Amino acid sequence: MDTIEHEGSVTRRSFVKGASVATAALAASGVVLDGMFEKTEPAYADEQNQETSDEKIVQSHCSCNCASRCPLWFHVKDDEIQWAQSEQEAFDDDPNGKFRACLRGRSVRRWINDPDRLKYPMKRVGKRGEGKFERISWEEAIDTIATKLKETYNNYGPEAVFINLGSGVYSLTGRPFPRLLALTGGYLGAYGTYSAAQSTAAAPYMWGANSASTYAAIQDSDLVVMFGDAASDMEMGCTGESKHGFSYQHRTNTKAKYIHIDPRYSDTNCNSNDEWLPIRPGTDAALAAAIAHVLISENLVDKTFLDTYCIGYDEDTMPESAKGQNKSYKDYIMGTGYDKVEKTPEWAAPITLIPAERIKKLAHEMAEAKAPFITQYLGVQRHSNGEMAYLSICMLNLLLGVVGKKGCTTGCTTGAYSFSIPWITATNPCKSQISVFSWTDAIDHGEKMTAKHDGVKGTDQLSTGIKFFVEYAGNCITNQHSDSNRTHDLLQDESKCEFILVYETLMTDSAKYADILLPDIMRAEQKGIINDGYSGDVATCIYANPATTGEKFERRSSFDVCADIADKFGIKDKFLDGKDQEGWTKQIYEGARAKDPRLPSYEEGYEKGVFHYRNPKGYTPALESFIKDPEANKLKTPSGKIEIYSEALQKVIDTWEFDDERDVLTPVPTYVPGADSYLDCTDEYPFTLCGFHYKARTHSSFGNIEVIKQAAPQEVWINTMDAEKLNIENGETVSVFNDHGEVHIQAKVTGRVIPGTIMISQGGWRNADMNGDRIDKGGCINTLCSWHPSPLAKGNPQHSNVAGVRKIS
Ligand SMILES: Nc1nc2c(c(=O)[nH]1)N[C@H]1C(S)=C(S)[C@@H](COP(=O)(O)OP(=O)(O)OC[C@H]3O[C@@H](n4cnc5c(=O)[nH]c(N)nc54)[C@H](O)[C@@H]3O)O[C@H]1N2
Ligand SMILES: Nc1nc2c(c(=O)[nH]1)N[C@H]1C(S)=C(S)[C@@H](COP(=O)(O)OP(=O)(O)OC[C@H]3O[C@@H](n4cnc5c(=O)[nH]c(N)nc54)[C@H](O)[C@@H]3O)O[C@H]1N2
Ligand code: SF4
Ligand SMILES: [Mo]
Repeated sequence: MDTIEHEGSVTRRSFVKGASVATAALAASGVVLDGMFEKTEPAYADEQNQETSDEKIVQSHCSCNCASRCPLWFHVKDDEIQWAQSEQEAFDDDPNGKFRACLRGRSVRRWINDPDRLKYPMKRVGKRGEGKFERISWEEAIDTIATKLKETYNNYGPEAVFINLGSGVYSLTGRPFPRLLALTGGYLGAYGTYSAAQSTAAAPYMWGANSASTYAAIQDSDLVVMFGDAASDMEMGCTGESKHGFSYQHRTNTKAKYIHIDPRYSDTNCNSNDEWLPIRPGTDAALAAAIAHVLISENLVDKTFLDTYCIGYDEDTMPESAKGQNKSYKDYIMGTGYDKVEKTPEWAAPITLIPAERIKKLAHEMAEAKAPFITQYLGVQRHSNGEMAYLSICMLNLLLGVVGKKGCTTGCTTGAYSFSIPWITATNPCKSQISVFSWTDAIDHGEKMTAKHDGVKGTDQLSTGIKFFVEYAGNCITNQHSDSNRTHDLLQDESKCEFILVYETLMTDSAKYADILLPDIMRAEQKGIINDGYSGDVATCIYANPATTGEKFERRSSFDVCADIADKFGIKDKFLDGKDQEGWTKQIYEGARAKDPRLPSYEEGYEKGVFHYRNPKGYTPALESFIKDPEANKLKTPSGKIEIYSEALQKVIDTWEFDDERDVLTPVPTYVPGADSYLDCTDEYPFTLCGFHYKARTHSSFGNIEVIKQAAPQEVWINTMDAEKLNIENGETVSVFNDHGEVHIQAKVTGRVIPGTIMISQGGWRNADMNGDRIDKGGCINTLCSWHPSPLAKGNPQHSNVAGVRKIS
């Protein structure tokens, strides 16, 4: 019975249904479990001494937004999780990859068992942000929410209702607020993401849609150039062939040279002896332009490719509307158009801080490679000039003419091979949308926000500001949104945003701003199906069981709570549609299965625990079919071709309103410094300040786990030479400050960051006395970031900042 087999794509693990450890261990001592339990490696010594006699093992998961979705097996005794177990080496030879949770995932039980978890519904009694709450009943909480929601609809209409970003929960029915609020009367929608706002907005102008080869292509490549792609810092576990998997799996299959272009020597870089090219943040487009200059002036571009598949490289393929105006890409690079500056390596060197000779060499390396894989991840585009930077990097693959070839990609960020299973939803009757980052503006002056000035969609101008605000499983009121101090001040005025609902597991910094604060049962404690992460060549489904069954304080599932709110509107039946939460999960899942018969039935899935499926085609080079037959397989751009010059983008430039002269867009990919670039550095703020996503946390999630904090502390990375000038020593607490605020944070004095730039990982828990000095002692970078959105996406420019550093004592 207790066998583990590999059935093609299916991982069969019947023990997860609750067989006792004793049974499993007995089996393990024989041959059946194949060393499964002997090789268990609990992360901590205390875990190794657990009594196991009456434990149950429950199949669960680490549901968080790190791009992996790792299964976990909880050892449960007396209805409490004792420890969490990750994948076992028995799966090393699983052709579909391994599942090995990182230290964060292994700490999920520390989070679940955290004595500081929210236990009861509460209402705010102090000022917003003070963190003073009083326990109330569920009845009062639901009554208050429903009454306030009705009032909001009556007074302002659905554009005043908003659901903020919250990426803490990943299961098919785990986020029920969109369905609830669609049925109660609608809500102001949000387009884009904090992850990829700029790239998502920019890509369609050039490509019709984002399109890239997966990392599996690297096996056929001889040169890998990664712009800001810290692949193994991102998903440290392995859900199938994740990016971390990539670092190991593909490296063993390729002899390619790797070059990482990053202001920071990342852990991904440390994994090997890859070359690191330190670059000043926000200047990748200048580097790309200089590489283009070398390729063009040395006749190394694939002109046939450019003429066949693209428009706007040079005058030969310019659209009628722009002919004869020196507006081609080549004009920009060679100094015959736009700013009339030749984009030589010597021009780019002082901008990027990469020596001109190295830029030339890089251009030659790219041109000489048989199959260069030139890619970027999302750090490059999370800048104020992210749209142009994103397209500029794509240009390199176009100039070399490698798009559609084996071992190559487009330069767009890679996506994932995945099952497409939808989440619970309903059609939102309100069609107005803002960019996901613009919500503070929409609270402040929503009624003034327009399509042309603020990127409002679905209407020309909003009719109201946001009045009713929901933050479910997100810390994005302050901690994860820019300029926490400004947001704090904005939210003090309760006539602006009148009501804030936060539904959480912990007293996060954002939770302190709630008017009503609700305690959730963590998703990892519930039954549910967890679908794919967002990278890799293996699609995964995890069928999770509830770890514990007893009532734990007054925590309640958001699905049930939304049903109760619906009841106050007299639409509970409509919300439920005859199904409870499990019924919904089942229906959504079986609906997806009807379209994708590879998926096992709901029952079979639960029997198996995990189902993963490798892309059977291996990988297909992105846009292969377009390259084979561009007429038959036109892209979704207006011309059907790759648009280096975009008339549609020119139209945006001509018709939108930009009121900051640093908000620059061009119809071909160019280097524009953007707001808060190094050009904005002053004597007071001499450093560019950039962020990154850190192994210690997934955003702010896991920021409460003491052992992880000790293993990977929150620090500001400062170059040794800069630190010497400021007399700063490694490990000392320093002040980092700019116009937005001040943080006190430990210095990491290191050669791993380019001089002139300091870096703070995003997601540190903001910790400021807002009635006192307002200094953030938690080292949250958003204390220092700006609300001002990027020009096209109206997205978060959170990696573009300038700041000063000083000793505290
Ligand atoms: N451990 C961990 N993993 C995560 C997350 C997490 O919080 N923690 N978050 C997940 C989520 S939601 C997302 S969206 C992704 C984010 O993935 P990314 O956006 O790719 O992550 P970042 O760390 O912001 O950027 C990647 C690298 O780009 C570098 N970089 C920053 N600015 C520049 C620049 O201007 N030029 C160049 N060349 N490099 C630059 C950074 O130093 C970093 O090493 O990660 C996911 N994975
Ligand atoms: N400066 C800067 N800011 C950034 C970024 C950056 O690079 N730089 N990156 C941005 C990106 S890419 C993203 S995706 C966002 C992410 O921003 P958020 O979505 O706010 O991410 P987290 O901070 O992980 O917040 C998730 C929250 O969900 C809660 N949670 C976990 N499990 C449960 C559950 O079962 N139920 C409930 N109710 N809550 C739960 C956690 O306690 C946590 O507070 O941050 C963005 N912010
Ligand atoms: S890699 Fe991501 S999903 Fe996997 S255990 Fe770590 S934090 Fe959780
Ligand atoms: Mo993200």
